[in-house]
Amino acid sequence: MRGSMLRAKLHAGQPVYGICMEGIGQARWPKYFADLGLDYVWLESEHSPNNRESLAWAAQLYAALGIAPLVRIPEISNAQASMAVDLGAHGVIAPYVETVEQVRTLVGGVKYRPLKGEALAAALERSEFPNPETKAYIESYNADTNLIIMIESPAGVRNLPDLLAVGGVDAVLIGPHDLSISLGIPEQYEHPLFTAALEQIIAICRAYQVGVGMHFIGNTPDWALKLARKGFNFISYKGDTLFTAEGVRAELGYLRAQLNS
Ligand code: 3PY
Ligand code: MG
Repeated sequence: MRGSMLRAKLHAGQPVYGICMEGIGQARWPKYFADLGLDYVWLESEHSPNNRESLAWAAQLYAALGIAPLVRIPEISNAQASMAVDLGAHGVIAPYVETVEQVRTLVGGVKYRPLKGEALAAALERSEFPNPETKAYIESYNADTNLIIMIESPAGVRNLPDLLAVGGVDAVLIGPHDLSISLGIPEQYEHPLFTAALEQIIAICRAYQVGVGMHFIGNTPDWALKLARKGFNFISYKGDTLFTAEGVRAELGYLRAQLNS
C-alpha cells in the first residue's frame, strides 16, 4: 500500500494494520515481513539507535515491497520531519505532541515540503502560496506523505481539538506507556482514567475524520481487540523485538520445560 492509499483509509475510518520495526539495520528482515499482509510498518528512531542511512535503506525496501514505510522521528522539528520524508518515508509519526505550534511545525515539514522561510510561513499562517500552480505542485509532491501525531499526555488530550483544527493531521496514535505515566497511573491500562482518555481521543478523532489508533505494546491480542473495538482503525500491534522475545519465551520455554520434566 502506498502512503496515498493509507491516508484515504485513515480518513475514511477503514482499518489499516502494521507493526513497529526496530531491527532496521538487518538486511534480511524485510524478506520475512513481505508476505504477512502488513499495510505499513513504522521504523523506529525515537527509542532505537537507528541512523538516517539505515532508515533510508529500510524505507525504500518496504516501499518497494508495497508496505508503506512510516518513520517515528525522535523529536518534533521541521528538519526531522523533512529528513524522514526525504529518506523515503510515506509518513511521519511524531512523539508527544501537545501544542498547535508543534502541529504547524510538523505540517510544514510533512505537507508543505519543500517550502521554507517566508513562503512556508505564508502557507501555514494564511494558506497563501506563491501561485495556484505552486499550490498544486506542493499537493502532488507530498501526495504520499502522512502525518501521524502521538498523543501521550493529558495536555495532548485536552488540546486535541485545536491540534486537529490546524488541518494536515492524518491520524492520531496513542502511546499507552507515556500516557499512563503522565496520567499518574503507570501501566494501569484498565484504569478508568486511561479508558476515559482513550474514549475521548477516539470521539474527537472521529469528529474530525482522522484515523486513530494505539500502539498495542503488551498483553494479548484479545486485550488489544477489546480496546480496538472502541473505535481504532490505525491498528499498530507490537513490533519485531516484542514478537521475537515472546516467541523465544513461549516456544523455547515450552521445549525447555518439556525436556526438563
Ligand atoms: C508509548 O507507549 O509511550 C509509546 O510511545 C509506544 O510506542
Ligand atoms: Mg511514547
